[in-house]
Amino acid sequence: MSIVSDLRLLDPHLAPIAEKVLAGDRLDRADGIVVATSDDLLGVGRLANIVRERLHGDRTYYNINRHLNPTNVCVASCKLCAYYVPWRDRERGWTYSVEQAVEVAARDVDESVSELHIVGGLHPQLRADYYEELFRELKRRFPWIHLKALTMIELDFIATASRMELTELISRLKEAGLDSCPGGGAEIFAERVRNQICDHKTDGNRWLDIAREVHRAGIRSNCTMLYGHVERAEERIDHLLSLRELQDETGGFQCMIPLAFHPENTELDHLPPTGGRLDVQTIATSRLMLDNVPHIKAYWIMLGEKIAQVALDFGANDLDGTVVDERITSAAGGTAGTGLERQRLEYLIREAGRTPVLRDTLYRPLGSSSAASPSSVGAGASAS
Ligand code: V47
Repeated sequence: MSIVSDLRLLDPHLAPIAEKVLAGDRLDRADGIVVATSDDLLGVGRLANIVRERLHGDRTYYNINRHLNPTNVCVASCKLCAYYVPWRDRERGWTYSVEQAVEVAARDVDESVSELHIVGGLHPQLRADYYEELFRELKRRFPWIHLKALTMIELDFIATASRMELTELISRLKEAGLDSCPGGGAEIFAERVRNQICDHKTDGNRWLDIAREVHRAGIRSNCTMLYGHVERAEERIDHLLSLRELQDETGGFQCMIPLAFHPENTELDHLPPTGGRLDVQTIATSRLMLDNVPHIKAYWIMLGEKIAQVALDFGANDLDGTVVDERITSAAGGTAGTGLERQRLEYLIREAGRTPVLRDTLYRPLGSSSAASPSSVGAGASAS
């Protein structure tokens, strides 16, 4: 029996793809479309798991982090978003001064928290000097903390609002304490889709150009893909191929996060939420297509704990973190809650037969695991 037949693939179109995966060869666009649309979900999952285990064995990463959203006022009015308050209604929203933002962060930051994930809206009055001061103040108060802040969309907007070249903005923010950038705002690069879900936003090519500049400045970033709305499978694959091409050039992406669309309270609330099948197949497709991005994150806040755990068998090797004070998904009907305890994350990883590794934002292991066993924390997540 050949190794491919050991994989018990039910879809004959997966066999040549399996040959490539086993040989470590790159998949092309047509392969990607087969993987994204195959009825043989378990076959696709087994292929993605081969790549996951080749790269990481059983190791499954998580971190201890807190989100901080300095404002929810945003001039972009994206149909996909339930988080923003438009500029004309800004009185209904929040915009923290630097002092207030630091106080909000301080509520939940102690020395166990290694990362602040900072994103907000496109607020015309929050310019480069605001973020420089914010980062400096956060580093002064919490010198150990990694600042993963500002999407490519925010960087683009802040540079324009501050009448500053992008390269200058990036270097000033880096000097002020910016350590890396989150992957948000990529959505789906196809113009057809962007016109329907986020028509006033920075376009796909510009998102990629900004990520290139960020990487050139020596700053790592993540990348994302928002799926499960009006996009087609081919548009998902083209999105992944654009990310792969940039990664070949810069090597600056450390993690890919497929984001499951949550329609509630958005202008797209006529669309159904994603099903678990699309969720895990998109994780697997991302793992298989992005052969040059080291980590695939199953973001439990968007997937829910249970699908995120199952995704660990479909190519994911990271669950994100404890995520205290998440507001974007919860505004759009996310029910996973916010704030998982470290023991619960470790339980989910161990119950999946994997080995938990507490990491920092750059995937360096931190200390030892909390030694939670499935029997000690089996029931119920508790918010922290
Ligand atoms: O940029 C907005 C998306 C992103 C909705 O880099 C929505 O480590 C689903 O990027 N339904 C923010 N998604 C989240 C994000 C992220 C999360 C965790 C880790 C990292 C990382 C990045 O969420 C936005 C947008 O693409 N989003 N609205 C919605 N209704």
